[in-house]
Amino acid sequence: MSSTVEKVAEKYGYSPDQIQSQKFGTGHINSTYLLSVDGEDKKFILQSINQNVFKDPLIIAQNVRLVGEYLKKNYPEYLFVGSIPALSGEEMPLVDGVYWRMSRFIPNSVAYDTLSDPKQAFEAAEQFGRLSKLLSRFDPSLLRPSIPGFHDLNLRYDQFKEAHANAEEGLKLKASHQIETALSHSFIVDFFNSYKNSPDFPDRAMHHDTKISNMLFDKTTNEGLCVIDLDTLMAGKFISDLGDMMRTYVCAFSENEADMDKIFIRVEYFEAIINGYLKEMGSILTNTEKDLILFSGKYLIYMQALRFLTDYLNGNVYYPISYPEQNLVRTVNQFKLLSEFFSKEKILQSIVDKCLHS
Ligand code: ADP
Ligand code: GN1
Ligand code: MG
Repeated sequence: MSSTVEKVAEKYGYSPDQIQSQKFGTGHINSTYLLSVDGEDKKFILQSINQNVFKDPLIIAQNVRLVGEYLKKNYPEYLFVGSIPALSGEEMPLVDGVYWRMSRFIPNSVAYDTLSDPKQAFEAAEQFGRLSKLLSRFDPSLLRPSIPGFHDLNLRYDQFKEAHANAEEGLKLKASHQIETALSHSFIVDFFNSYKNSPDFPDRAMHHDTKISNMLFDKTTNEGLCVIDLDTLMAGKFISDLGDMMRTYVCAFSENEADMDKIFIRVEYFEAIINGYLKEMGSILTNTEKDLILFSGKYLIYMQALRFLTDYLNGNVYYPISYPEQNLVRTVNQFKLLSEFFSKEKILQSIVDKCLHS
């Protein structure tokens, strides 16, 4: 009997004896395979879509197709990693009850989980900024939300409050300090609300998941090649992309680090993000958006802390964990990062001002 990957490959015209497949990458959400085809100098990435997270995967296929067509027409030289349709023409064939997609494997590419040089932060911020810039005239309302309310801080705060109200007493006790911190920082939600409907803070087509493993670098030159993981490409605010870069590039250790003494901000990485991003988006952002550059870090770090805490209180139903308290550790980690961000606020704002005026 064929394996599911073999059945999927057949949908693209490859028989089981022609292909080799192996699990690939470190993403949290989808299952990714590298597919090699005998006698062809080509490799493919095959992914099954996590339907617990993406309730209607065909929305992703439609969004990626619309954006791909727009970029091909207007910027034909841009390297956009869209889906390859199956022989039937489907962008996401359904096999054994699961949606799959194929894309071409970008040759000589590598993705990292952490950054070891500010140049990588510059390159990644430039690449994510370039995607937003090229899409700045694309109507974001054409994109359907693949996860409704994904980066809506009000919704995330409400979800936290609901999880808190319904959580087991034991969990609430263990997380009591983090719950206090979450509540005492709700001024971040209020600040966001005071801007969210401003015409100078428009919805744009945003990537929404700008962590470093979603960027491909050239293995030889280490230059940024292209962005990947377009599952959450949808309408949102620019602070989502810039803020998630701050959240995940400025610290040498990830959200999974349990030694909180290691969680501090590398100012030179922060500066590299701002310079790389403004190189592309400096001419696009409104003055209001420029005023919110520093806020983007607070917004995203706080939202991620709320999401981890909510999942902990809900009994770990969303993020994969490798030990029971992991979502609580991630919450402590993100709140430590947030407090570092606040304590370095003056210097970070002075860097933003310097970059904006250079
Ligand atoms: P997830 O949503 O689970 O994070 P991704 O789409 O980010 O899945 O893919 C997981 C990993 O697979 C990436 O971090 C990268 O290492 C690799 N990858 C994905 N697409 C490509 C591609 N087109 N070319 C080369 N590597 C890729
Ligand atoms: C998930 O797919 P991945 O691993 O790049 C999550 C992001 C979180 C991130 C935290 C669809 O990203 O929003 O910031 O984990 N993606 C989704 O590591 O929820
Ligand atoms: Mg990813």
